[in-house]
Amino acid sequence: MAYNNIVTDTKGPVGIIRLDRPKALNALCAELFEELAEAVDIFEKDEAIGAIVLTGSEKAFAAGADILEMQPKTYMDVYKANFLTGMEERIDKCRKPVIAAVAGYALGGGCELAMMCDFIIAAENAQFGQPEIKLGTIPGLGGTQRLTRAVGKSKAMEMCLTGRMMGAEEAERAGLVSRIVPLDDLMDEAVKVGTEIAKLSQPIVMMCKESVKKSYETTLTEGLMFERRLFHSTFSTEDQKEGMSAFAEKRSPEFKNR
Ligand code: DAK
Repeated sequence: MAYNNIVTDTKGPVGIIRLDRPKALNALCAELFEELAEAVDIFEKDEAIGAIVLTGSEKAFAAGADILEMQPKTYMDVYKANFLTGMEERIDKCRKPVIAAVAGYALGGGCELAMMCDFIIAAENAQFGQPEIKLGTIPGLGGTQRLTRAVGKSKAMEMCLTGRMMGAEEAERAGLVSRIVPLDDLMDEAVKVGTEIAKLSQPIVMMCKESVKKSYETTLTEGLMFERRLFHSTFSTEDQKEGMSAFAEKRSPEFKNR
Protein backbone atom coordinates (compact mmCIF):
# COMPACT_ATOMS: atom_id res chain seq x y z
CA MET A 1 0.00 0.00 0.00
CA ALA A 2 1.42 3.43 -0.96
CA TYR A 3 1.06 6.22 1.57
CA ASN A 4 2.30 9.82 1.66
CA ASN A 5 3.41 9.99 5.30
CA ILE A 6 4.14 6.45 6.44
CA VAL A 7 5.83 3.36 5.06
CA THR A 8 4.62 -0.13 5.88
CA ASP A 9 6.51 -3.39 5.67
CA THR A 10 6.47 -6.86 7.18
CA LYS A 11 9.25 -8.94 8.68
CA GLY A 12 7.84 -12.46 9.05
CA PRO A 13 4.85 -12.20 11.38
CA VAL A 14 5.60 -8.59 12.41
CA GLY A 15 3.93 -5.63 10.73
CA ILE A 16 6.10 -2.51 10.64
CA ILE A 17 4.76 1.02 10.37
CA ARG A 18 7.37 3.73 9.91
CA LEU A 19 6.35 7.38 10.25
CA ASP A 20 7.93 9.09 7.27
CA ARG A 21 7.72 12.89 7.10
CA PRO A 22 11.44 13.55 7.49
CA LYS A 23 11.32 17.25 6.58
CA ALA A 24 8.94 17.93 9.47
CA LEU A 25 10.52 15.47 11.94
CA ASN A 26 7.49 13.21 11.45
CA ALA A 27 5.07 15.86 12.73
CA LEU A 28 1.66 14.23 12.89
CA CYS A 29 -0.57 15.88 10.29
CA ALA A 30 -4.19 14.82 9.80
CA GLU A 31 -3.36 12.80 6.70
CA LEU A 32 -0.65 10.91 8.61
CA PHE A 33 -3.14 10.02 11.35
CA GLU A 34 -5.56 8.72 8.68
CA GLU A 35 -2.86 6.64 7.05
CA LEU A 36 -1.72 5.29 10.41
CA ALA A 37 -5.26 4.25 11.28
CA GLU A 38 -5.62 2.47 7.94
CA ALA A 39 -2.29 0.64 8.28
CA VAL A 40 -3.17 -0.55 11.79
CA ASP A 41 -6.52 -1.75 10.45
CA ILE A 42 -4.86 -3.77 7.71
CA PHE A 43 -2.31 -5.40 10.04
CA GLU A 44 -4.94 -6.12 12.64
CA LYS A 45 -7.12 -7.95 10.11
CA ASP A 46 -4.17 -9.91 8.70
CA GLU A 47 -4.09 -13.32 10.40
CA ALA A 48 -0.42 -13.75 9.48
CA ILE A 49 0.57 -10.73 11.60
CA GLY A 50 1.02 -11.33 15.32
CA ALA A 51 2.51 -8.01 16.43
CA ILE A 52 3.05 -4.49 15.10
CA VAL A 53 6.10 -2.26 15.48
CA LEU A 54 5.56 1.49 15.18
CA THR A 55 8.69 3.54 14.58
CA GLY A 56 10.02 6.77 13.10
CA SER A 57 13.45 7.88 11.94
CA GLU A 58 16.76 7.94 13.79
CA LYS A 59 16.23 11.65 14.50
CA ALA A 60 12.56 11.65 15.40
CA PHE A 61 9.85 9.21 16.30
CA ALA A 62 7.53 12.22 15.96
CA ALA A 63 8.03 15.84 17.04
CA GLY A 64 4.36 16.23 17.87
CA ALA A 65 1.18 17.13 16.06
CA ASP A 66 1.78 19.40 13.08
CA ILE A 67 1.97 22.87 14.61
CA LEU A 68 1.69 24.60 11.22
CA GLU A 69 -1.53 22.70 10.49
CA MET A 70 -2.96 23.60 13.92
CA GLN A 71 -1.77 27.20 13.97
CA PRO A 72 -4.62 28.83 11.93
CA LYS A 73 -7.42 26.84 13.54
CA THR A 74 -10.00 28.51 15.78
CA TYR A 75 -11.76 27.03 18.78
CA MET A 76 -14.87 26.49 16.66
CA ASP A 77 -12.81 24.74 13.96
CA VAL A 78 -11.34 22.22 16.38
CA TYR A 79 -14.42 21.83 18.56
CA LYS A 80 -16.95 21.37 15.77
CA ALA A 81 -14.73 19.04 13.76
CA ASN A 82 -13.69 17.22 16.94
CA PHE A 83 -10.13 17.84 15.73
CA LEU A 84 -8.07 14.67 15.33
CA THR A 85 -10.43 12.74 17.56
CA GLY A 86 -11.04 9.14 16.59
CA MET A 87 -8.09 8.46 14.33
CA GLU A 88 -5.61 8.49 17.18
CA GLU A 89 -7.74 6.02 19.13
CA ARG A 90 -7.11 3.38 16.48
CA ILE A 91 -3.74 2.48 18.04
CA ASP A 92 -5.21 2.36 21.50
CA LYS A 93 -8.02 0.06 20.37
CA CYS A 94 -5.78 -2.31 18.39
CA ARG A 95 -6.17 -5.81 19.85
CA LYS A 96 -2.79 -7.04 18.65
CA PRO A 97 0.34 -5.91 20.53
CA VAL A 98 1.83 -2.67 19.28
CA ILE A 99 5.46 -1.96 20.19
CA ALA A 100 6.83 1.58 19.87
CA ALA A 101 10.46 1.63 18.74
CA VAL A 102 11.51 5.17 19.61
CA ALA A 103 14.66 6.97 18.48
CA GLY A 104 15.18 10.72 18.70
CA TYR A 105 12.36 13.11 19.54
CA ALA A 106 9.06 11.80 20.84
CA LEU A 107 7.41 15.09 21.72
CA GLY A 108 3.84 16.21 22.33
CA GLY A 109 1.56 14.02 20.21
CA GLY A 110 4.65 11.90 19.40
CA CYS A 111 5.20 11.08 23.06
CA GLU A 112 1.47 10.48 23.42
CA LEU A 113 1.44 8.17 20.40
CA ALA A 114 4.35 6.16 21.83
CA MET A 115 2.54 5.90 25.18
CA MET A 116 -0.57 4.58 23.39
CA CYS A 117 1.46 1.60 22.27
CA ASP A 118 1.72 -1.41 24.56
CA PHE A 119 5.34 -0.85 25.42
CA ILE A 120 8.21 1.34 24.35
CA ILE A 121 11.69 0.22 23.40
CA ALA A 122 13.94 3.27 23.30
CA ALA A 123 17.18 3.95 21.49
CA GLU A 124 19.90 5.64 23.53
CA ASN A 125 19.16 8.98 21.81
CA ALA A 126 15.41 8.99 22.56
CA GLN A 127 13.97 12.19 24.03
CA PHE A 128 10.48 12.29 25.48
CA GLY A 129 8.55 15.42 26.31
CA GLN A 130 5.23 17.24 26.44
CA PRO A 131 6.22 20.75 25.29
CA GLU A 132 2.67 21.94 24.48
CA ILE A 133 2.76 24.40 27.39
CA LYS A 134 5.40 26.38 25.49
CA LEU A 135 2.94 26.74 22.59
CA GLY A 136 0.23 28.10 24.85
CA THR A 137 -1.75 24.89 24.95
CA ILE A 138 -1.78 21.60 26.85
CA PRO A 139 -1.38 17.95 25.84
CA GLY A 140 -4.52 16.82 24.01
CA LEU A 141 -3.86 13.21 23.13
CA GLY A 142 -3.55 11.72 26.60
CA GLY A 143 -0.24 13.23 27.78
CA THR A 144 -1.51 14.49 31.12
CA GLN A 145 -3.18 11.12 31.75
CA ARG A 146 -0.90 8.39 30.38
CA LEU A 147 2.36 10.10 31.35
CA THR A 148 1.08 10.54 34.90
CA ARG A 149 0.11 6.88 35.11
CA ALA A 150 3.47 5.84 33.66
CA VAL A 151 5.90 8.00 35.65
CA GLY A 152 3.85 9.31 38.57
CA LYS A 153 2.47 12.74 39.38
CA SER A 154 5.61 14.62 40.30
CA LYS A 155 7.63 13.90 37.16
CA ALA A 156 4.58 14.13 34.87
CA MET A 157 3.59 17.44 36.41
CA GLU A 158 7.10 18.85 36.03
CA MET A 159 7.33 17.72 32.42
CA CYS A 160 3.89 19.01 31.43
CA LEU A 161 4.32 22.31 33.27
CA THR A 162 7.82 23.07 31.98
CA GLY A 163 7.97 21.19 28.68
CA ARG A 164 11.36 19.77 29.63
CA MET A 165 12.55 16.71 27.73
CA MET A 166 13.50 13.43 29.39
CA GLY A 167 16.30 11.29 27.97
CA ALA A 168 16.19 7.53 27.49
CA GLU A 169 17.90 6.68 30.79
CA GLU A 170 15.58 8.84 32.85
CA ALA A 171 12.61 7.41 30.92
CA GLU A 172 13.71 3.87 31.71
CA ARG A 173 14.29 4.69 35.39
CA ALA A 174 10.85 6.26 35.55
CA GLY A 175 9.15 3.25 33.94
CA LEU A 176 8.11 4.99 30.74
CA VAL A 177 10.15 2.66 28.53
CA SER A 178 10.66 -1.07 28.96
CA ARG A 179 14.33 -0.93 27.96
CA ILE A 180 17.05 0.97 26.11
CA VAL A 181 19.02 -0.44 23.19
CA PRO A 182 21.78 0.99 20.99
CA LEU A 183 20.36 3.05 18.12
CA ASP A 184 21.71 0.66 15.48
CA ASP A 185 19.94 -2.28 17.12
CA LEU A 186 16.58 -0.60 17.69
CA MET A 187 14.59 -2.15 14.84
CA ASP A 188 16.23 -5.56 15.13
CA GLU A 189 15.39 -5.68 18.83
CA ALA A 190 11.81 -4.47 18.33
CA VAL A 191 11.19 -6.97 15.52
CA LYS A 192 12.79 -9.72 17.62
CA VAL A 193 10.40 -9.06 20.50
CA GLY A 194 7.49 -8.78 18.07
CA THR A 195 8.45 -12.12 16.53
CA GLU A 196 8.65 -13.79 19.95
CA ILE A 197 5.16 -12.55 20.77
CA ALA A 198 3.86 -13.55 17.33
CA LYS A 199 4.95 -17.15 17.93
CA LEU A 200 2.57 -17.38 20.87
CA SER A 201 -1.17 -17.96 20.70
CA GLN A 202 -2.78 -14.86 19.21
CA PRO A 203 -6.04 -15.09 21.17
CA ILE A 204 -4.19 -15.67 24.45
CA VAL A 205 -1.87 -12.74 23.71
CA MET A 206 -4.96 -10.59 23.08
CA MET A 207 -6.51 -11.65 26.38
CA CYS A 208 -3.28 -10.92 28.22
CA LYS A 209 -3.06 -7.45 26.64
CA GLU A 210 -6.71 -6.79 27.48
CA SER A 211 -6.12 -7.76 31.08
CA VAL A 212 -3.02 -5.56 31.56
CA LYS A 213 -4.85 -2.62 29.94
CA LYS A 214 -7.78 -3.15 32.28
CA SER A 215 -5.53 -2.21 35.20
CA TYR A 216 -5.60 1.36 33.88
CA GLU A 217 -9.34 1.56 33.88
CA THR A 218 -10.60 -0.04 37.04
CA THR A 219 -10.25 -0.79 40.73
CA LEU A 220 -7.92 -3.57 41.90
CA THR A 221 -10.82 -5.80 42.96
CA GLU A 222 -12.59 -5.48 39.60
CA GLY A 223 -9.30 -5.86 37.73
CA LEU A 224 -8.46 -9.04 39.61
CA MET A 225 -11.91 -10.43 38.85
CA PHE A 226 -11.54 -9.54 35.16
CA GLU A 227 -8.14 -11.24 35.08
CA ARG A 228 -9.52 -14.34 36.86
CA ARG A 229 -12.37 -14.69 34.38
CA LEU A 230 -10.02 -14.40 31.40
CA PHE A 231 -7.58 -16.82 33.02
CA HIS A 232 -10.39 -19.37 33.45
CA SER A 233 -11.53 -18.85 29.87
CA THR A 234 -8.05 -19.66 28.51
CA PHE A 235 -8.78 -23.24 29.64
CA SER A 236 -11.46 -23.43 26.95
CA THR A 237 -8.89 -22.88 24.19
CA GLU A 238 -6.97 -25.49 22.21
CA ASP A 239 -3.84 -23.40 22.63
CA GLN A 240 -3.86 -23.70 26.43
CA LYS A 241 -4.18 -27.50 26.06
CA GLU A 242 -1.32 -27.49 23.56
CA GLY A 243 0.91 -25.19 25.66
CA MET A 244 0.61 -27.25 28.82
CA SER A 245 0.81 -30.59 26.98
CA ALA A 246 3.95 -29.43 25.19
CA PHE A 247 5.52 -28.51 28.53
CA ALA A 248 4.62 -31.90 30.01
CA GLU A 249 5.96 -33.71 26.92
CA LYS A 250 9.15 -31.60 26.88
CA ARG A 251 8.60 -30.26 23.35
CA SER A 252 7.87 -26.85 21.79
CA PRO A 253 4.20 -25.94 21.53
CA GLU A 254 2.49 -25.51 18.19
CA PHE A 255 -0.19 -22.94 18.70
CA LYS A 256 -3.12 -22.87 16.26
CA ASN A 257 -4.67 -19.60 17.41
CA ARG A 258 -7.75 -21.45 18.56
N1 DAK B 1 4.99 20.55 13.64
C1 DAK B 1 5.34 21.01 12.43
N2 DAK B 1 6.63 21.09 12.00
C2 DAK B 1 7.58 20.70 12.85
C3 DAK B 1 7.31 20.21 14.14
C4 DAK B 1 5.91 20.12 14.54
N3 DAK B 1 5.51 19.63 15.72
N4 DAK B 1 8.47 19.92 14.76
C5 DAK B 1 9.46 20.20 13.88
N5 DAK B 1 8.93 20.67 12.73
C6 DAK B 1 9.66 21.09 11.52
C7 DAK B 1 10.33 22.45 11.73
O1 DAK B 1 9.41 23.51 11.50
C8 DAK B 1 11.43 22.41 10.66
O2 DAK B 1 10.84 22.68 9.40
P1 DAK B 1 11.62 23.64 8.35
O3 DAK B 1 11.82 24.93 9.05
O4 DAK B 1 12.91 22.92 8.07
O5 DAK B 1 10.68 23.70 7.18
C9 DAK B 1 11.83 20.92 10.67
O6 DAK B 1 10.73 20.20 11.26
C10 DAK B 1 13.07 20.67 11.50
O7 DAK B 1 12.84 21.23 12.78
P2 DAK B 1 13.93 22.16 13.51
O8 DAK B 1 14.69 22.99 12.53
O9 DAK B 1 13.20 22.89 14.59
O10 DAK B 1 14.90 21.06 14.12
P3 DAK B 1 15.79 21.14 15.42
O11 DAK B 1 16.61 19.92 15.41
O12 DAK B 1 16.45 22.47 15.55
O13 DAK B 1 14.72 21.05 16.65
C11 DAK B 1 12.83 20.14 17.83
C12 DAK B 1 14.02 19.88 16.85
C13 DAK B 1 12.02 18.84 17.88
C14 DAK B 1 13.39 20.41 19.22
C15 DAK B 1 11.99 21.34 17.34
O14 DAK B 1 11.67 21.10 15.97
C16 DAK B 1 10.71 21.51 18.10
O15 DAK B 1 10.68 22.03 19.19
N6 DAK B 1 9.56 21.11 17.50
C17 DAK B 1 8.26 21.31 18.06
C18 DAK B 1 8.00 20.31 19.20
C19 DAK B 1 6.65 20.55 19.81
O16 DAK B 1 6.34 21.59 20.35
N7 DAK B 1 5.78 19.52 19.76
C20 DAK B 1 4.45 19.55 20.33
C21 DAK B 1 3.45 19.99 19.28
S1 DAK B 1 1.77 20.13 19.93
C22 DAK B 1 -4.85 16.02 19.68
C23 DAK B 1 -3.90 15.31 19.01
C24 DAK B 1 -2.57 15.70 19.09
C25 DAK B 1 -2.20 16.80 19.82
C26 DAK B 1 -3.14 17.49 20.46
C27 DAK B 1 -4.49 17.11 20.39
N8 DAK B 1 -6.21 15.62 19.62
C28 DAK B 1 -6.60 14.32 19.17
C29 DAK B 1 -7.26 16.46 20.13
C30 DAK B 1 -0.78 17.15 19.89
C31 DAK B 1 -0.26 18.38 20.04
C32 DAK B 1 1.19 18.56 19.89
O17 DAK B 1 1.92 17.63 19.68
